[in-house]
Order: sequence, then C-alpha cells, then structure tokens
Amino acid sequence: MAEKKRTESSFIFKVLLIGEAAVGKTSLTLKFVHGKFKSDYLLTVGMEPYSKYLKIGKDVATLSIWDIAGQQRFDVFRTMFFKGAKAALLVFDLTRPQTLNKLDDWHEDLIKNAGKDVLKILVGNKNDLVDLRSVPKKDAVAFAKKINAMAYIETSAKTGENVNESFHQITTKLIERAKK
Ligand code: G3D
Ligand code: MG
Repeated sequence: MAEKKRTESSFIFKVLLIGEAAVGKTSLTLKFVHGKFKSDYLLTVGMEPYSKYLKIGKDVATLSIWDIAGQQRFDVFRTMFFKGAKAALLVFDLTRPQTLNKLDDWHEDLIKNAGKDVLKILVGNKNDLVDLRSVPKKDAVAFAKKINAMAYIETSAKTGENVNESFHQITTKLIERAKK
C-alpha cells in the first residue's frame, strides 16, 4: 500500500519588532520584506502586519511581521499587537546606549502580554555607523543572556547586513519548536 510521503509542512508565525523610536524597526522590516532601504513608507502608521513567505529546507513558513510604532506603546492596540506572538526581535540602536537600556521595559511588556515562551532575539541595528557606535558588544551580549534571548545579532537595515539572517534564525527555531 502506497503511503503518502510528507515532503513539506507549512507554518504561520507572528513575529514582532519592538524597541524605542527610530532604532530601525520599520527599516529592518522593509529591508527584509521588500529588500529596500529608505522607502517612502518609513513612517509606521498603523499596525498592518507585513507578510513574508520563507522556505527553509523542506519547510515553508509564513511570517506575519508586526512592527510597532513607539507612540502605540501605551494605547489599547497593544493587546492586539502582542496577542499570539511567537517570537520577537528586540531592537536597539548601536549608536544610542539608552535604547538598549530601554529594552528592559519592552521585554517586561512582551512577557506580560505575549507570555514567557515567546522566542527572543536581540538585534543591535545601524552596524554601518561604525564611527558613531557607542554600545560595547559585551553589554549587548550580557543583556541577551539576561533575558534568555536565543542570539544577539548586529544588523544594518542600510547595507542589509544580517537582516535576512536574523529572520531566518528565528524562523528556523520556530519551525523546530513547532515540530516538537
Ligand atoms: P523605527 O521604525 O524603529 O522608529 P525607522 O525606525 O525604521 O523609522 O528608522 C529611523 C531612522 O534610522 C531613519 O532615518 C532610518 O533611515 C534610519 N535607519 C534605520 N536603520 C538604519 C541602519 O541600519 N543604518 C543607518 N545608517 N540608518 C538606519 P531618517 O533619517 O529617515 O529618520
Ligand atoms: Mg517605525
């Protein structure tokens, strides 16, 4: 009797980008989704999620990517934003140390609203601004460890460095988890 062989499976994951204003959340999202930097749509207006289809090995996954606008942090939409999220990129700006410090609050919000099992990756963005860099790698690594993030990655939405890698890493892990 012929048995149908399972060759691929598909998954849908809600992924959040959180962090202070102007760290590059929208830029990273657009770079990943459209491959572009500095588009006309940089302003985060609402909460319309972006959708991206990814193929990793034999698996396919659709990411529903939610990029929050800073000012929405305290309003009623927050519940909707966090609800059902499976993973989050906690983003800070490598040229502004206070944006890393502030991730403590964002992390607290995340856990409170999305649960403690949400997968986290710490992202230090604007890696291209080498001369302005003011966050030592060890500080970021220490924070990643403290919040139990799966990784710390330095990115540039401008050059594209490590942008795909960040989303791929998180998706690979999400698929792994979903299969368990
Ligand atoms: P946000 O969504 O987190 O608020 P944005 O941040 O994506 O709107 O980005 C804020 C500003 O930082 C934008 O500049 C954007 O172009 C810039 N930016 C984002 N990522 C990078 C990066 O990796 N490198 C550099 N050099 N700049 C980046 P403007 O001037 O449009 O306000
Ligand atoms: Mg934005």
